[in-house]
Amino acid sequence: IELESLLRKAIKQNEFSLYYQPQIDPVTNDIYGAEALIRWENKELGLISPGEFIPLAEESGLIVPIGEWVMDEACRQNKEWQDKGYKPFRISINLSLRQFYQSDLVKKLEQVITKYQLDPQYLELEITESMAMDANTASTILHDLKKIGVHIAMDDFGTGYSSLNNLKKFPIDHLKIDQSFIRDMTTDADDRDIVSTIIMLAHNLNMKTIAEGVETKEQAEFLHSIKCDALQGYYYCRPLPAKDFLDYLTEHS
Ligand code: G
Ligand code: G
Ligand code: MN
Ligand code: NA
Repeated sequence: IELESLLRKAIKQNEFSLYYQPQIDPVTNDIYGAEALIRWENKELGLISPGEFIPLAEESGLIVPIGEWVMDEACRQNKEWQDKGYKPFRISINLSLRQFYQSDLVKKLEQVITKYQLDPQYLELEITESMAMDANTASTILHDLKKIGVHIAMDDFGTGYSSLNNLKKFPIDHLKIDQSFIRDMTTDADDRDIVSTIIMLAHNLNMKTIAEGVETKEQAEFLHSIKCDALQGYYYCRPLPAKDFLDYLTEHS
């Protein structure tokens, strides 16, 4: 209850910020995209991780206004970087279950995109397999989202319930291979086979792949050799506050 009331105030008092983690194209070493990750810093509690407050926000419904702030801030920031003359790249945001099923999600997104005059291809929405359990409803929502031109990523792929039949029906641009497979890849042949197979499957279904949690050179080289399209993880860069991410952009362009 205490945390919930602090969370409620956090929205009004601007205590949230977005960190950005780059995704790298292993062929060119260019920036392929970036994931926006929310952070909450409260005067009394310090830094509270999204792992702690997102579930509470989801339960209490506060995720809706928080999610709208994320959407707005990611688009505003992306447009600002484009206006500064950096080569445009896609920024992805994480959607929660409740947000995904909000009836005005598409309208809200259209408003934000119009507000900042952002080309919608530079916004990607990350959903998880469990959010798409109700396959027919999810498919309708995803197709409505695609109509406005945003991209869709399936996050944490391989850890949840996934029907290959749904995967074929959903208009998904990116499969994000869960970090649990990447972690053990260099020591576990089964994980190497799983990752290679996910990449082949994705390519056959006209999707691209992003590996998460890439922490070593060996992992990066192996993923490059099996044609993974983009790599994200501490090996390249930790999630950075906007100001530091701008330095990163400057150094890498
Ligand atoms: O960045 P970090 O590893 O601490 O993120 C922890 C979890 O919080 C991840 O599962 C991530 O998807 C989730 N998360 C991060 N930012 C957001 C956000 O803006 N909205 C939602 N719904 N989840 C987020
Ligand atoms: O659930 P989701 O995939 O959105 O969450 C991504 C989370 O993974 C973020 O909290 C981010 O901070 C974290 N992360 C990003 N790169 C790495 C990495 O290389 N190793 C580990 N262990 N976590 C990472
Ligand atoms: Mn994610
Ligand atoms: Na993930």
